[in-house]
Amino acid sequence: MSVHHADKLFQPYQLGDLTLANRIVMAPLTRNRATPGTDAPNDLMVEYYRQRASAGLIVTEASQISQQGQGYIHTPGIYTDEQARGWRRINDAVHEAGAKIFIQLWHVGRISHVSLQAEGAAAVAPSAIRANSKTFVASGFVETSEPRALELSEIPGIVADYARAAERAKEAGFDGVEIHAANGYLLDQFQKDGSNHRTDAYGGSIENRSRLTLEVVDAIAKILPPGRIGIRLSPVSPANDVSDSAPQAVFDYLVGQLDARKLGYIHIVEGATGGPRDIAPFDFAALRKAFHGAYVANNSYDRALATQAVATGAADLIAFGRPFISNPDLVERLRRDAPLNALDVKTLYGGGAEGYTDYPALTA
Ligand code: 8OZ
Repeated sequence: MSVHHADKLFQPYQLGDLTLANRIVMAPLTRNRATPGTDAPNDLMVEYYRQRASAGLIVTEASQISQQGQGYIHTPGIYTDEQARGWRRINDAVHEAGAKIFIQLWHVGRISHVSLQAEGAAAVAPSAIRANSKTFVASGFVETSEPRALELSEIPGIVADYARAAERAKEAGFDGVEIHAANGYLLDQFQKDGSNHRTDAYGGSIENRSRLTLEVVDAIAKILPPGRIGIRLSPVSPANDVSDSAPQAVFDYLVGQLDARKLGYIHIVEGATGGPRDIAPFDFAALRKAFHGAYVANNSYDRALATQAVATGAADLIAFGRPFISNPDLVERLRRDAPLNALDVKTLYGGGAEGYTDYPALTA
């Protein structure tokens, strides 16, 4: 791929009213370094995000909107004032370094463990079906706990938790929010028929299974302009034990509804999260075509594939995950077509600076 051909990836992109310095997005990445006890962002996290602020857009690691929405140890929250103050420091550092930043709003649903829930309560889900999946808690990796089905009367409270989190995100200085509706967490559990066996207005038809996600979008759109809202979807990913019998129909409908609401972007995990891109047949180009905002593509992109996707118009922005963990200066390395640092998987989830803020930049 010629240098000239790769140019577009490094050119500014107009995301609604936000000018991004380039078309490279730092994908949301769970790292479990929030402060124990408060789950607030801290100095180490400020340094980590500052190091990666040559991305055009940073999407933060998934951040729980409530204690009930937490599924792993030491993930940051966005539901207390102390957490919001921590995020404010990250936003100031990232903005000073020239990037824009959206926070990913997260409710894990059934991908949780009683040890993370208030008074050891059961995690909540569309239906009382345990996921065949693991999470990590104080004692290490464990099977997810048995969830209970949400009562119809509890759903407005969940939507309100998302809205309150968006309010705090706005006050903390984020440029926008990304709704995490992917990877088998609460909203994806509702969207897909393998995990949603409800018989009320939130189960059954595709319209009903999309209802919670769209209510969350509509509630947040009362707080932020729609152009400052993105959403992450993973139509065919089996991550966290979700499945659907007709994903194309589900996501064609959902993306049509998101388009009507004029969201800033859809962020699509193409294939199995962190795995094969071709796990199941799916027409991602149909989603791109149905949506008039930005299309952010993700999943195992490298320089060549990213260059091609942006050059052909298949995507507007490319989100890189794992390469951003081990390469704080990923943008510069891609620009120069320089070699990338290898990823140390032992330090992915939890710990301190090792494997977090100590990956070297090219100039170091
Ligand atoms: C890896 C480990 C824990 C959580 C996701 C938020 O897959 C995650 C996650 C990834 O979206």
